[in-house]
Amino acid sequence: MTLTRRTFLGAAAAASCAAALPAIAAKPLTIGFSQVGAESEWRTANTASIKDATRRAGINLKFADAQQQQQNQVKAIRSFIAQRVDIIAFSPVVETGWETVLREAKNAKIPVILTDRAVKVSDPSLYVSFIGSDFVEEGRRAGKWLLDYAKKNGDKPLNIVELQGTTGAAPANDRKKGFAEAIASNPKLKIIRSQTGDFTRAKGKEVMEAFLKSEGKHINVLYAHNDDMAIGAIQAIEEAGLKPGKDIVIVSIDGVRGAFEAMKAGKLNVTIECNPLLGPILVQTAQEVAAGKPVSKRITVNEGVFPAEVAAKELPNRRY
Ligand code: GYE
Repeated sequence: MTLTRRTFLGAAAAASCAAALPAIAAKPLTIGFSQVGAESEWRTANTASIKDATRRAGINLKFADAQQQQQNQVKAIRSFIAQRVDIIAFSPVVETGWETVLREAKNAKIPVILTDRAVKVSDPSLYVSFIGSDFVEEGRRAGKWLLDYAKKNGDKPLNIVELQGTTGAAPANDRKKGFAEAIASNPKLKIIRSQTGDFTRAKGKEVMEAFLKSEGKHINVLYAHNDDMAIGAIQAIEEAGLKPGKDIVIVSIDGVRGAFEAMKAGKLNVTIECNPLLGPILVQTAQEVAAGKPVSKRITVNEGVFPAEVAAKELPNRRY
């Protein structure tokens, strides 16, 4: 029979021995993380934050990129369950269709933390916490900025085109809702076209080209659900011989470096901040969950509004 250190030394001696021997410390936490993709500057910063924070904490991270496909995320989550990771975290590309796979994780007793985007499930016990922004509020902030702009600029009728995020994604649904709610108080503000640009520059440019073709000079305002689509649209507007930020006022969301540069160049009017640096809070929450501590079901982050007037001054402070 082989004796373990504990039985050989007795409990007290074993405890002091364990303290002196970091080599037999608890094994590192393993997190399986399924990311949406690499569709935007925001996402790149979010991925870097998660990789960096987990590395610093000595966490073993299994990272999977879903390339904006829900079925890839479902596959990744099943593979994390099969590998018996300690915690599953993911940023769900769309809101619905998660019940089955989340139940599988729950049955396997693996806690799930949602980051960035929410899910719609009938049983909230299918995840332990949701860490991310309030997207409805971001949409409202965009709408409020436009209400103010309209007031300061003669209260003329304004035709708005909207570039939506990925169809079915929480930030697309919520940013649409919040914006519509905020501008409803001014009947002169009208959304004349609204279509998805899938949160990418290429799609934002393509859809803006189509808007310009059908609506031409009727367009006064572009509301883009993220900066990347706004940046793509800026190109389309310039190629159509118009001045972005002047002939067409542009309101977008995220607050990435590219948006600050566009504002500095006078081509974008305002960006509503959405903080992608969720790595440290994810690590802290995962550690608490692993230690059996209670965590908040909903963790939000503080965010601001940055109009073009402050872009040059703010740019050096931006971390993404
Ligand atoms: O705004 C957009 C990204 O889910 C908040 O996804 C995120 C959004 C972000 O592609 O740029």
